[in-house]
Amino acid sequence: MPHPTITSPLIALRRELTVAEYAEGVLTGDRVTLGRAITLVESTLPAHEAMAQELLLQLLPHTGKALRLGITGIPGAGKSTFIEALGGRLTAAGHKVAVLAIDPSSTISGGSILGDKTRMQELSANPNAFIRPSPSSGTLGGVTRKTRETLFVCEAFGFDVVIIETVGTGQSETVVDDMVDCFLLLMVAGAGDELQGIKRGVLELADIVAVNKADGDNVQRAELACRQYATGLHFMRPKVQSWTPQAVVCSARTGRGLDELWTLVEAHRRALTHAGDFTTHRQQQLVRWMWSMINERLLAAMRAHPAVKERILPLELAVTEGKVTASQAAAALLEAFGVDTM
Ligand SMILES: Nc1nc2c(ncn2[C@@H]2O[C@H](COP(=O)(O)OP(=O)(O)OP(=O)(O)O)[C@@H](O)[C@H]2O)c(=O)[nH]1
Ligand SMILES: [Mg+2]
Repeated sequence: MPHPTITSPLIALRRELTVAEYAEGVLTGDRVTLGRAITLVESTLPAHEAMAQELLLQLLPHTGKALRLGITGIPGAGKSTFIEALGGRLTAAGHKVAVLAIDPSSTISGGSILGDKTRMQELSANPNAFIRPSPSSGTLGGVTRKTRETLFVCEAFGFDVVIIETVGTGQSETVVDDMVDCFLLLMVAGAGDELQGIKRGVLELADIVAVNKADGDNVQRAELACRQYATGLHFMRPKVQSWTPQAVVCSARTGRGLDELWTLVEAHRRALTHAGDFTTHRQQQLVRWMWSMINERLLAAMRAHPAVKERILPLELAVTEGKVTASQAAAALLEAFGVDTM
């Protein structure tokens, strides 16, 4: 029900919106409502979560149209500078770009180091761009769930490119890969792979490797590193049959290679679409997402169950002391939860 006695815009702004009002605001491109809808989606209050699910259901028919690009790289690789430069080019070419961040450290520190608008000053002031820092609380699973739902809100709003940024520390790359169409690994030359904290597993996720900072006296090193990555990628098992991962050089500072890189992102989409892999990939992501939520919630429900709760500590102790086997303890806890393990 609309509020009957609104007199000032300030009160109007603060009043709780209905789900229909959220949906209408998002679908008609109202940025204030977009921000509020994302805040609703990020909320952990049960009443908000229920509203958010209703909102997402209404938005669902309007989602799916954006190109979803994941970007990772070690701190200092140039992610923010790169997104600022690429985002500027994309908006100039008529795209609407949303940038979302997943910061695994925010789940511990409560702070948000990514999505900082300082290195993305122009983009954050750009009317065709939108930058949203990482949700600053919750488990990594919770944070990534919120980011995925925020992605849908952004698509319904009309962003046709959604970039999801995460810092390359080995914790969140897989979850980002699992919500994007194309995964870009931003590297810098001159550091060994170990120094870059990039594990082989992360390289395996990459659809495109871009060696950044190919400018000034760093050009040759960047090109050499690029050739090495190209060779490395060549020997890896591809993620999909329809695409062979590529390595390129670029400079977020000078803009070198950025247009070529975007051409490659589009070529990736075309190749996957042509082979029928694009839609299959998204469908598989949704099913995996469903199961990961079941895992998360089932486990939380189990841990909170009174009969389980009182047995957790004693059974953990018994396992560490070797009085029962891990299997027996697991069976006992599952049975306390009502799961027949026989
Ligand atoms: N020469 C050169 N410097 C760059 C380039 N891109 C970024 N830098 C510089 O590298 C430093 C780190 O850049 P950021 O964009 O903050 O890197 P980041 O990956 O976002 O770092 P975190 O947010 O800490 O994870 C800054 O001093 C940038 O000016 C580039 O293409 N060439
Ligand atoms: Mg940054």
